[in-house]
Amino acid sequence: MKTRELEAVISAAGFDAFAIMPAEKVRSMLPILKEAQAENRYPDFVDWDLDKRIDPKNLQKSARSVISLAMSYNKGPSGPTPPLHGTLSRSAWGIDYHRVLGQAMDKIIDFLLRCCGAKECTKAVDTSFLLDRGLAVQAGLGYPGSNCAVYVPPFGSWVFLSEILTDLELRPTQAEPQDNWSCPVDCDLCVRACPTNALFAPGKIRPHRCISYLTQMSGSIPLALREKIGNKLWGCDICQEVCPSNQKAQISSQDAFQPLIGRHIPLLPLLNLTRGEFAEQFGSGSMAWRGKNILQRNAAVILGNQRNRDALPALKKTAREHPSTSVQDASLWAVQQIQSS
Ligand code: B12
Ligand code: SF4
Ligand code: SF4
Repeated sequence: MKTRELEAVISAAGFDAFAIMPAEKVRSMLPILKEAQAENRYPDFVDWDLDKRIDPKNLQKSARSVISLAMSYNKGPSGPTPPLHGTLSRSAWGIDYHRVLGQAMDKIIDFLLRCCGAKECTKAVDTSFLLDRGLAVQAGLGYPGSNCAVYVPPFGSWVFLSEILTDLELRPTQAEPQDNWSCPVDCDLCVRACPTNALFAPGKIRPHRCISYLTQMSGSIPLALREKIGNKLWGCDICQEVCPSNQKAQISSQDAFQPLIGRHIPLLPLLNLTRGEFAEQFGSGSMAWRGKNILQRNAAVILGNQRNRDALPALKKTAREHPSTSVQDASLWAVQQIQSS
């Protein structure tokens, strides 16, 4: 099979970049992951078995090659948050990326099976145990920044990553890192900008302090970190936004990542959404998986941070009447924040 043909299919499917590597273990990730486990910095929501995570063959035994893929979601900066609004990270503006990348990978898999003689192909994006970033780096698709994100020039770090495993033996693409692919020497802007000190050293993160995690976790957000969340309703882009390498990142051509509702979400209507209204408004985005109460809890925290008295009646009502204790708790906290300001 000609690499050019595959390249054309990958591009037509909507991906901005790809790299191919043999389906080998990502050994370079093992010490990084072990250290994270030993220092109690290993993320929730992911498999604890490291030997399993580094080996693509654990997802598809017959795999001989990995196609690592990147799709830009960069639709420009969000701009300042208007009063009584909460801001979404750029990755959450559009249609759920699991769906967008999943459907794009189906087109490539269809080509591999029908036209190239593949017998088995497996796709993975985010939710598999595999290391999307580690595979992208090992395949030569991009490089890891000090903010932990993988950069794929000229798209910066504003890319989703995914991979297709196939039993075909494909010719590996450039596997050596390119000369100019690294963080500028002496830059530590991302580490200094992190509001919670989640990112505390180059490439080292305490996930449980990351705003991205805090806005997705269940239960109540720890008191000490509520003010640090600022206006972030879902996700956090600070360590990517401050990065010089991201300032001229190419804009995504994908319509799917245009904001579905907006870059900033009005919070008072959000507090009162019913389950049906939530599904209608947020159902096609990637935030939907955590459900309505999580977003309503975050909305209450942001209103507390904004200290806008116009929010008091709605917050008092939620503190009294909302069925979720974490939403009640966040609303009560917000009322106290506003009243004490
Ligand atoms: C758990 C998880 C989280 C957790 C923990 C994040 C973390 N940094 O560990 C939380 C909820 C906090 C999170 C947040 C975000 N996430 Co997340 N997350 C994941 C998930 C499911 C697993 C990540 C994991 O195992 N982490 C463990 C650590 C040790 O490894 P790592 O994050 O993979 O990154 C390492 C490599 O880049 C590594 N590395 C790789 N090769 C090499 C080689 C060398 C030599 C070195 C030194 C380092 C190195 O350096 C990093 C170590 O710090 C992946 C999907 C997946 N299945 O891989 C998505 C993923 C990493 N997340 C993603 C995104 C977009 C985000 C957010 C930007 C979302 C947002 N806007 O809020 C933030 C960014 C926060 C940050 N600065 O990392 C994208 C990243 C895309 C990219 N271009 O890098 C992924 C790949 C999802 C996807 N398929 O696109 N996430
Ligand atoms: S996403 Fe936000 S909270 Fe998380 S490490 Fe980056 S700046 Fe810190
Ligand atoms: S802000 Fe600086 S140190 Fe951080 S990822 Fe960007 S270039 Fe690297």
